[in-house]
Amino acid sequence: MQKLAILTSGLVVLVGLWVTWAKVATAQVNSNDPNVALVDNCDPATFNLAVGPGTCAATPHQHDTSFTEFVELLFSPLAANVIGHPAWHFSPGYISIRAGQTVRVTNAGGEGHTFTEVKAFGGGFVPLLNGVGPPAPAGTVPLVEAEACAAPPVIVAPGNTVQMKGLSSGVHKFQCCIHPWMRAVVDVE
Ligand SMILES: [Cu+2]
Repeated sequence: MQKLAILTSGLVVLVGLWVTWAKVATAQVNSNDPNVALVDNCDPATFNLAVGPGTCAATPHQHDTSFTEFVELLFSPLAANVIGHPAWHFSPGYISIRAGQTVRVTNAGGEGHTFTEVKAFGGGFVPLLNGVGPPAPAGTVPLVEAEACAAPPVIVAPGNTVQMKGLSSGVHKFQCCIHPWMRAVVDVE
């Protein structure tokens, strides 16, 4: 009987711990901090061969856009500027937050990205991705680098998170200074 009592009390302790852990985990998932993900779909094999080792890290999601496909989708006959592969984007592209809230920005992709506040959207610091020179088709109007992208901006490595705190009321524009079509607006009430 004594053994059974010990076993039972042990079980009660274990269940108690499990409930506590579950509550902590839920609290993290339900955090009120708004999130923005920096997303891409770079295929490590072809990107690292074309651009250089370490350009694209492997992720658990098996990203599979080849470098050739990425370049083919930089331009469209419907636009005079670079438009970029749509798998490279900020998600969501618009959030509305209350003053005082912190925005958590996580790089869920395989490449480095920036989440840089700009006065006006513009190009980044990589001429080719601004539409300068080949493979830009004739007639392409290159993007002019956004002022903040010359700073130089903070690059968020794959898997890393940065926090944007103390944003004032109003409209804030953010872009990637590598892939300038990656853009988001944070509207602070
Ligand atoms: Cu980027």
